Amino acid sequence: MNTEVKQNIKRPIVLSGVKPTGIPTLGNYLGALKNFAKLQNEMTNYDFYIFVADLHAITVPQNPKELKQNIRNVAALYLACGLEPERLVLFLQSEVHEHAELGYVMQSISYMGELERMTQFKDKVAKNMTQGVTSALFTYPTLMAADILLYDAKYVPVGDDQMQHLELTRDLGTRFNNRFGNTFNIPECLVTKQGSRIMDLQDPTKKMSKSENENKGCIFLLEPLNSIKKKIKSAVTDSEASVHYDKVNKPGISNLMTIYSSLTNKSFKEIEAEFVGCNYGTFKTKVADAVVELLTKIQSKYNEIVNGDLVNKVLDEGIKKVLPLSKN
Ligand code: AQP
Repeated sequence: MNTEVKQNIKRPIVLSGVKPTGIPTLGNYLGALKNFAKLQNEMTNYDFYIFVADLHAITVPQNPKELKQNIRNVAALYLACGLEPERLVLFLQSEVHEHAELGYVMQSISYMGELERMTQFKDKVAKNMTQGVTSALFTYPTLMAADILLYDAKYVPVGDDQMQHLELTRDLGTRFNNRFGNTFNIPECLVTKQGSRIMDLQDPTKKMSKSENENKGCIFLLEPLNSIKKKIKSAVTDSEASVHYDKVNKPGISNLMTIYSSLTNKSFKEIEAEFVGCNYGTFKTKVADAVVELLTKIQSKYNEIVNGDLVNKVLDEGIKKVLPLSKN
């Protein structure tokens, strides 16, 4: 971005994205979407640039029709989760071709060894073994670096699974600046204190992920409320029947406590006190009630907006604002 354009950006930017690889999960909400809305309320001197990361989505196989619907769902869910349309610059990543162009430049200054170390790549390779691993999946973090550096973003709110990618973004930005002169702002990561990694309800050693289509361990934001209650009630726990936080020995209960804590703002100590002497069934019912209360609100807001004009209007306004910035 040249100096003239940098001067035209009056306010610092908070930027983030969500991949439309499925219906966003409770993990995406607690680790990212909830935080975006909270930060938007607190950081009134910042502009919020949020994009639907469709180029990242196609690093694994997608059904075009479903992808289209998922893009719209993600855009509508940003709004349903509390982001204010007036202070939001919402856009579709693929509509700004400079993301891919700068991504190529970032590939040209990154090393195979750096990309091979990325945990998310290793996890996805393990999952996609039968379908084949694309080269775009391997270079995904260089595109993510471009997404962020392109706008000179100051802060990037993410869940903790994305922190390694953000570190790489900082390294690549610094490397580029050292080689070619000061060009990019080096961004900082904003990770939510509570809920930065929600685990799968059936396998609490594994992250809850939206691309796990049929998974009983994932809660999807648009899922019927009865099905959510069932999933929480059948979440894997342990035989101790005591609600206390111990991530190593009691990962299932600790995960449910993290969800409950994020939704109620109660500390783990307070939750332990609240459920002294209670069985897991009672605790799970309370967790399910808190999740259902939240998702009732989100789903009702989503239903109000998904088929109306608001999503298109916000996306049209968003692209008008980002295109002049990315051209320089
Ligand atoms: N389980 C999680 N707990 C907390 N935060 C999470 N995030 C993802 N999963 C959890 C955060 O959500 C934001 C958007 O993520 P993304 O869509 O860009 O990619 P992801 O991290 O790969 O998310 P998924 O749901 O696991 O997608 P798939 O299944 O397609 O790989 C990020 O800020 C992320 O940290």
